[in-house]
Amino acid sequence: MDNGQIARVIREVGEYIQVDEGLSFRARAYDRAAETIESLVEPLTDTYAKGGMTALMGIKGIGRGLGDALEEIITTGKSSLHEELKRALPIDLPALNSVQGLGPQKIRVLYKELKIKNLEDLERAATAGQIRVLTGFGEKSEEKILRGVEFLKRGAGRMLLGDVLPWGRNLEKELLKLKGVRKATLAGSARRRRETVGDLDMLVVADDASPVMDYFIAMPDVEEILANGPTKSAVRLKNGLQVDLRVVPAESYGAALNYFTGSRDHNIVLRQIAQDKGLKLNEYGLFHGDVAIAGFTEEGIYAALGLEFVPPELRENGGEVELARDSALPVLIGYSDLCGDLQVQTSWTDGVHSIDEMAEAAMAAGLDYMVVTDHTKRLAMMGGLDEKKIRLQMKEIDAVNERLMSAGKKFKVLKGSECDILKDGSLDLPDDVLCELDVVGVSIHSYFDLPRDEQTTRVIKAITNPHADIFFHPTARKINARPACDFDMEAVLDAAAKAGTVMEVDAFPDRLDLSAEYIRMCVKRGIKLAIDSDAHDRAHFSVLEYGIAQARRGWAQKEDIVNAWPVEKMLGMLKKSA
Ligand code: DGT
Ligand code: CA
Ligand code: CA
Ligand code: ZN
Repeated sequence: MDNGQIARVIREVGEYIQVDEGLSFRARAYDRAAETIESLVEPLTDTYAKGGMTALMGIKGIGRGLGDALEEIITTGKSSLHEELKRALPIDLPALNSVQGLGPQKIRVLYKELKIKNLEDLERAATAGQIRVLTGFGEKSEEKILRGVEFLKRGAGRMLLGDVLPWGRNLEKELLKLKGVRKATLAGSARRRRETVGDLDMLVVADDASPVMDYFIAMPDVEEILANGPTKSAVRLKNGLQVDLRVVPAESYGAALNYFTGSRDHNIVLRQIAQDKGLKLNEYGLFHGDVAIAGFTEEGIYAALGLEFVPPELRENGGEVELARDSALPVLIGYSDLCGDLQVQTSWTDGVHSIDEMAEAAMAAGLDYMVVTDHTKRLAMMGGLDEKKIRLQMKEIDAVNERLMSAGKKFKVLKGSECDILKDGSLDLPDDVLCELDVVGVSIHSYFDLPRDEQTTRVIKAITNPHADIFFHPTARKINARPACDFDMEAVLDAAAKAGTVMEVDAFPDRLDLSAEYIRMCVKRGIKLAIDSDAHDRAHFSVLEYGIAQARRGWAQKEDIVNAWPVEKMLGMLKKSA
């Protein structure tokens, strides 16, 4: 088990305790321990292997009780306390917890007063008006709960790309190690880098399919075998993800890859083009009568159809085939094109690592600069910075830059802020501080559901503030957890274009905000974009890849992305408009 998995169990134990006994000392201790574990660099299993219980208890906030629980999880993969609590409280805590606005405290009340155990109970009680009368709830929160349930039902079953792509890539690697396996490639929506995927589709070319199938159905993560045939198998993993695997002959690999990458609508247009040429396209190849004229490679298929190769991220039938026919596809922003990161949190607020540590990690990720953008004072719970603290931080950044320079490093740390947008659209720091910053990001962390007109006015006021450079995670959505803020995007983009405000593509897998559709609107209007990690930990620079994928799905080119530019050019663009 990795630290993330261990932390999840510990956090859930804390939540069950909270439902059981309220926000007790014990409940808090588990919650804090989960947070600590998530931020550890060394795998806990290593810590334990090296130093046993003593090493576990040497970690901040881990006492005897938690140490015992951790030891049990590490050695057996389970926690008996967890199992016991689940038995004693027969509620679907993860599901209830994922409803926006519900946490363990409220779930406790709902369970005690109305015996609500799962989403169905919750929906029924909310529809019947039973929740509004409970203490701590009202008509508004009842409505919000209903909307939350509705939202979850819509996203049901789709997992975040960021949660499944690393697993899929690992499977590619493992399959390639098997004897006789020549190719293993992830197709489907994962290859198109959709924000969420319904299932994974793996394609394999092998001399002999049976060892591949044997390996596939016996993987340790498999919960259930859904199909097991000579060339096609499907499994469901313990985390609920379904994975399909097909073994195809080498001469069909390109055709199968094209077919199973989709999208369905893109494929339909390709097949039509083939027909118009008197050819036939399917997952086995491109045929003239019975003769295959392409099929080994995808490139070969597109070429034989008279088309430019279409990057998978564009294959959504959004006009890409027409442009491919004219050899006029955009040259998309590349996966190694970023030179900087314009949104990074540090341990000055809710980040885990220091400015120095984040700079080291950004350098290791191949970047030349990063902007430190800690939260501002309204986010008191996260230790948001006030005027005084942010001035201290600016001094610290000067010192970090001096250290970097004397060590002969070219890397630059810039001064910035993730400045909170207040309810009325004004900013959470005074003008004289904002003036001194290199990069001012503004973002919404409260009043997500203002009426549309009011939200639009609020946003436009904030992003046209002369100090605002970038609108961070503009819609503030969390995929599968919180809907996008409702405002008039057309009007906001018009305002951004006029003010020269940059729009962000927050790369965090559960944000991916802006969406591809909105990115494309920006590109069409000539509005510049920034692809940022929103890193809260030095490991998070790896998420930039998802932001780049999202920007590619929005048809963005290098010129559209300000942090694909050298630092002077990037700053020049921001300051010109300020
Ligand atoms: P997902 O899994 O819902 O995130 O989306 P996809 O695109 O991965 O869809 P999936 O897994 O059902 O099928 C993988 C690809 O296979 C899909 O993108 C296109 C192709 N495909 C599957 N069924 C059909 C079909 O009935 N017609 C056509 N033209 N293509 C299909
Ligand atoms: Ca799929
Ligand atoms: Ca599938
Ligand atoms: Zn934020």
